[in-house]
Amino acid sequence: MEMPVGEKKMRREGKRSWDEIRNDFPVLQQNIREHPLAYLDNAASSQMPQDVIDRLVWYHSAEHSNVHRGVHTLSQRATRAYDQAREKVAQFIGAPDPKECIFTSGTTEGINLVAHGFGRAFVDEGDTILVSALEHHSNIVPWQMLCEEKGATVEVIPMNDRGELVLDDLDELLDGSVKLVCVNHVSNALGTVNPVKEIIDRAHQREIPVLVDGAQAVPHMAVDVQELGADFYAFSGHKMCGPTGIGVLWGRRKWLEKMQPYQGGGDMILSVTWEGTTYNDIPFKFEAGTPSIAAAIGLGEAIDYLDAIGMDRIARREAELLDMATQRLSAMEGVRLVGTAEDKASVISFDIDGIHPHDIGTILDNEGIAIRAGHHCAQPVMDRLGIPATARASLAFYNRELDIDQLVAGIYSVKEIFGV
Ligand code: 7TS
Repeated sequence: MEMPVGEKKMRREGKRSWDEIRNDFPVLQQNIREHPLAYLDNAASSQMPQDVIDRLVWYHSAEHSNVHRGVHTLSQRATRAYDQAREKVAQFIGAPDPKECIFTSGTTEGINLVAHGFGRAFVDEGDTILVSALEHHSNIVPWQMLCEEKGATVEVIPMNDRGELVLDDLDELLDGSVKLVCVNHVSNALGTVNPVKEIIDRAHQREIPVLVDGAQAVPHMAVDVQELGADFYAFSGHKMCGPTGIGVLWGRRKWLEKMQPYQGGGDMILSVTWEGTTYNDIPFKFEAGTPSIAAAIGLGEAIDYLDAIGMDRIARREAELLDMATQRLSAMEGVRLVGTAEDKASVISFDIDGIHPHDIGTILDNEGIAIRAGHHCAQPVMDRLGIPATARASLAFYNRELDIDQLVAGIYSVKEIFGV
């Protein structure tokens, strides 16, 4: 039984306008508090196009069954769709082999998997994990936990006041004790695009592997893990037009094969006896238990959707929107942009003199504008900049100029209410 694809095909044909593309997203077609929704919280979670929603409904209506274990037709359908999703992921990020792509619940689980599997095998007392100053907590806390357990240390690649990593002392930081470098490709708090290729090249000169947190990069630019040369690359489905509960950890086979599984259970074994267990090959060794089958298939559909638009076209569109928002906000009296790196993607963090970011977020919500206010799970970034929080507007390709107009008008309302 094949899914009917009539409307989907129409949605994928020819070069469509951004207005047409925006119409693919049902959630964006609503009013919030009697205003058109201006959804500017894409760094937290993006929205799903109709194709992904339809694919999930089809899976649940016609294919749902467990994978890799049934001889019956439904299980074969579910397994085929699940395996195809992994192939789409591999092609999308330029992975040499789909088997190196492990389905996880998200970026957080991917990083924890490496902290357990790689950390247990390769990190000892006195070693160092080198982490950038721009990280999300999910690329800090697992390393602190590992280092506490092992008697190792977390060291930090510093950043400047604009929110750019400072690599002047990187060669000294990359000393013999460093077992892994952890850096995000794009910062969720400030939008800085980090020079990950340079960091990887310099770490590799000393044969030190690098984990890249790609949660904020994969949705916004073409990523090729082989071109970057990373050793691990983690990202989340729900930030790239896919469902929640699914993410990917790509890792080089040479590391994955040496790593211990993160969890034990069904599907990750070749044989189990009372004497012991032989683990399955990668990726299954790291996918114990029934996976998020529907979500993985939905992610595969999201990848097809993004591919049909083209990641380079998406990156250009978002750069235009970011330029526009940056110019408009920086021209407003009392509004200060936080994070002014030369190379930025999709995120604009700001504060307003004398107004707490949570108040900004609440007043903007009254006008139908969704932003995030807080430390963005990056408290060390806020500490470094000497502020408790920011207001953050984060863009996706389906945002429009009108969303930015609405944001600017909303900020004027905030200023008026507070009399600043
Ligand atoms: N790494 C980065 C750079 C992120 O932006 C996030 C989520 C994560 C890791 C964790 O991803 P998860 O899917 O496992 O939760 N960032 C945000 C954010 O900026 N606002 O809400 C979640």
